[in-house]
Amino acid sequence: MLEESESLAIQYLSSGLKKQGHKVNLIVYHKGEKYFKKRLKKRIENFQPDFIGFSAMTDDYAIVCKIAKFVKTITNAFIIVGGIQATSCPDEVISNDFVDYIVLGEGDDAIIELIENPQNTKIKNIWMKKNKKIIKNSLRPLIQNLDTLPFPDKELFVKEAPYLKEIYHCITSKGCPFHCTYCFNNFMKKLYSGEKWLRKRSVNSVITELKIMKKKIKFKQVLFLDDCFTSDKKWLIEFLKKYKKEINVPFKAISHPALIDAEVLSLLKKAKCTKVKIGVQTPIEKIRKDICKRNETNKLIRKIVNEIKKQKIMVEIDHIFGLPSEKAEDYKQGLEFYIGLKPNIFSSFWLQYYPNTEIIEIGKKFGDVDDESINKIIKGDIRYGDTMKKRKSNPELLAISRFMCWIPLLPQNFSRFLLKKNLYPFIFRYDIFNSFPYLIQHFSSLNSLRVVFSAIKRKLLLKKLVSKLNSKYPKTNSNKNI
Ligand code: B12
Ligand code: SF4
Repeated sequence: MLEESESLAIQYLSSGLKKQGHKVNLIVYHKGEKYFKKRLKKRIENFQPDFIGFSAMTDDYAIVCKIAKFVKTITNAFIIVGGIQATSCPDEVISNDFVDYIVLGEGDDAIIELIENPQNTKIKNIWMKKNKKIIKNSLRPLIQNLDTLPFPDKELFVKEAPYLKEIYHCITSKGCPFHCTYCFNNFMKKLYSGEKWLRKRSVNSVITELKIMKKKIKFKQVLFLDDCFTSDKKWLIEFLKKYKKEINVPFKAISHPALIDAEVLSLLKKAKCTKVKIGVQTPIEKIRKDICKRNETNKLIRKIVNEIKKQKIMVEIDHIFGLPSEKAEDYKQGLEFYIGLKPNIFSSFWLQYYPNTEIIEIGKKFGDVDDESINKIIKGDIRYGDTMKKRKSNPELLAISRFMCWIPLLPQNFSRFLLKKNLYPFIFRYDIFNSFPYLIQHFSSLNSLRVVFSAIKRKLLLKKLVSKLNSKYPKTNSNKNI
């Protein structure tokens, strides 16, 4: 596992395997850890695994390959790669010499079948190498009853990365009702066409999980990582009542402007929701509709953001820079819209063309991306595949991106003044304006102080752990950093 975040995928897979009596061990690569290879080698020697699994997003893929390649030189264990990168680019991932198996889609049952019978070449969801040939098995149906899954193995992570204890990551559903062109749901819905993609756990299952884990790991907050936590209003009303009664700790969630209303917001507030994140992606309605395939209007977004604020819940807005057809001029009107919204936090990212998503074809039509750069992205060569270089070199767009981060902090009238007098391109042309506001945005309400302190605490714990690991595994001549 990479970096300091946790992976629900690995937690679910671990629980399923342990339930069948298998032993599971986890190693997390901590940011700043100097001699990870040495620690990894020692762990492999002690644990003697038969299989070593990696979960990879596209952005992780390059480092997953680097580590997997090294692992193959020190053990005969089989290497399995799963996750969105294996699912969306299976031919690329299986083509690596050091990869023995890949798992497409849900790995919960497939991994158990594989581990219990590695000779079986007909396991659905699994591609494998046999006598230098690649066997490509078909997909099994999606798990429709999510309550059949065991609760995620949180302890696996807490043991290895105790700084993760504070915030409990949880999913109450799989899938999303929408299919925005830049999102993995767009690809997955096509892969599983004809099957029900959005699936919800029962209220009781989620409450039972949280009750058990609250006792065990004493978390302070919950983060619901569902693509859209508010997708089922009836479910939500029942859930929030029980959550307030039986769990009663602050939580944050992700929603969608079309699937949240005043009634839901008031219940969210009562149940201790401290932050709602919604995707706006662009202030320009036409681009939102034609390029992203998102039909929500600015009027609806304004109404929802005001409702969220009325409840004194923090609102975070997701924005994507560099969408095809976007021009710096469009932002004049767009910035006025964003200034009017004045969310607590802007999360803005430059568009990444993730493999097999519809936006690739749109980007190609606008000349923003070509097959060569897509190939680089698929191979994890993100640095060179960065399709945003041209746009990032536009100083006006860069200034807008910096100005946007300041909107939550500046008085509305002052932001409007900067916009009206066209001063923002001059003021925000310097890099210094980049990350600073993101930090302060988190201080913009009392609720968020708790979040900031727990983030600092996590960072300090991580630092302590990393320095402990660095001194436990000191540098030898054979060490190379990963
Ligand atoms: C939680 C989450 C995060 C968390 C935790 C990430 C993590 N390490 O798990 C955080 C907030 C850190 C995060 C960050 C980012 N994320 Co994110 N994230 C998600 C989210 C919402 C849920 C993932 C999840 O836990 N699902 C629940 C588990 C149980 O399901 P699962 O992951 O699908 O796993 C199953 C199978 O895939 C398979 N499987 C998975 N791994 C493995 C491994 C093995 C060995 C096997 C056998 C099987 C297997 O079996 C699992 C069980 O069925 C997904 C969207 C989604 N709904 O999936 C996006 C998603 C994965 N994220 C995405 C992105 C883009 C990012 C960021 C780049 C965002 C950004 N701009 O910064 C960063 C990148 C971080 C990085 N490492 O570089 C994209 C990835 C697209 C892509 N092609 O790579 C997704 C798909 C969202 C999207 N809209 O497209 N993310
Ligand atoms: S609403 Fe969010 S999660 Fe759902 S498809 Fe669109 S971007 Fe993806």
